[in-house]
Amino acid sequence: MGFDQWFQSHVSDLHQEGRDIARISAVDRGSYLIRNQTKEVPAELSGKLYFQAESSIDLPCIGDWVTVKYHNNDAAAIIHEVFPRKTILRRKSAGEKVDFQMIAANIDVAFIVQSCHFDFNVRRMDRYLVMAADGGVEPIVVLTKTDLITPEELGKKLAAITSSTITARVLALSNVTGIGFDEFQQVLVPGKTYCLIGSSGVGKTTLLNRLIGQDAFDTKAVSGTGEGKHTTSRRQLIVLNQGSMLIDTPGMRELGLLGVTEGVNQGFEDIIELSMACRYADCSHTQESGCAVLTAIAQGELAEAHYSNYLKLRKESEHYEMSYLDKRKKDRAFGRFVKTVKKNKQKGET
Ligand SMILES: Nc1nc2c(ncn2[C@@H]2O[C@H](COP(=O)(O)OP(=O)(O)OP(=O)(O)O)[C@@H](O)[C@H]2O)c(=O)[nH]1
Ligand SMILES: [Mg+2]
Ligand SMILES: [Zn+2]
Repeated sequence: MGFDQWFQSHVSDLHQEGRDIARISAVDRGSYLIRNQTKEVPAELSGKLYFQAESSIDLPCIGDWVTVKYHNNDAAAIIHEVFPRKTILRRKSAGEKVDFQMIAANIDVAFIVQSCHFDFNVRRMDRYLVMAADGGVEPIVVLTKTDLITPEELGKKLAAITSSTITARVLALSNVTGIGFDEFQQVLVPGKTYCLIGSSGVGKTTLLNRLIGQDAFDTKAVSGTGEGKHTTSRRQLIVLNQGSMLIDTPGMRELGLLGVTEGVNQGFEDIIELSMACRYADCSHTQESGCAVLTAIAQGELAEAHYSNYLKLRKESEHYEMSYLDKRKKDRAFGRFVKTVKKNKQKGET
């Protein structure tokens, strides 16, 4: 199941007496399933493991190797320790605090799944790639639903990826027609662990079902706008017949990888440099007098398209960064604003 030399070399670091080694194969909030070569059983955390965890990162996640003690005639187990992780997929949790949330551990290859249809977005793809690179995981981009677009449109999308900074391998397929599926299947190597990540509704579970040859896991049609509805609710590791392992994950609504300061600035170093000369330190570069960025555009030193990309990305990122409370506050403030405008308008009319 992928317990290779690397993990073997860490066995001696752990308290092994009377304990077995198993892999976390499903996580649903506080409940776990673990499996070894022969069986899959429910498991709970030992009190020590639970209380010594300083954050959620210290707790077992899908793909982790753990030491366990079986009970109830080997029908259940207690998880005692988590092996060091060879690779990780983690993301920044929503909210102001810089906190991370584990997605999966000990993954060899992450399939970054996007639908060719509504979901396609090179910048978002890039964020997933950064996440994979951060955790030492090899990424492969998978474009699904090619049946919903023309070959020309697909060609354009592939070209958009190649002409970006993305160098990862890209596969395109349709779960409906089956085109491209063989090529996808050939990527899977026995003994290796793969993880499907991407927005909700892009066809991750459908792809998994296709691999195991039956509709074992729930999938759900997406709404007309292409917005996914979160069908998969837990992370699980499936051992395929040919010996490789695949982890399906619930769709990610957002990927909080972009800090307003770090991520956005990437690729916009020119604008950041210009902004040093703005009159106000908190210049938004949209309307302020003495804004060096606006001046550069007016003088033709900065391309307008590049600038508007910057604004777009910044807006998106600010949206992600905003805490729930901020969003509520902003909504309320906007509501009041609309009311005042309406009132004033009525006054003016009478
Ligand atoms: N036309 C078309 N539809 C597809 C394709 N792949 C999946 N679908 C459909 O897309 C919908 C969503 O698929 P799922 O597999 O549930 O998507 P998911 O990525 O697992 O979504 P979450 O579990 O919410 O993260 C289903 O109705 C699928 O039948 C494809 O290649 N072409
Ligand atoms: Mg799913
Ligand atoms: Zn400015």
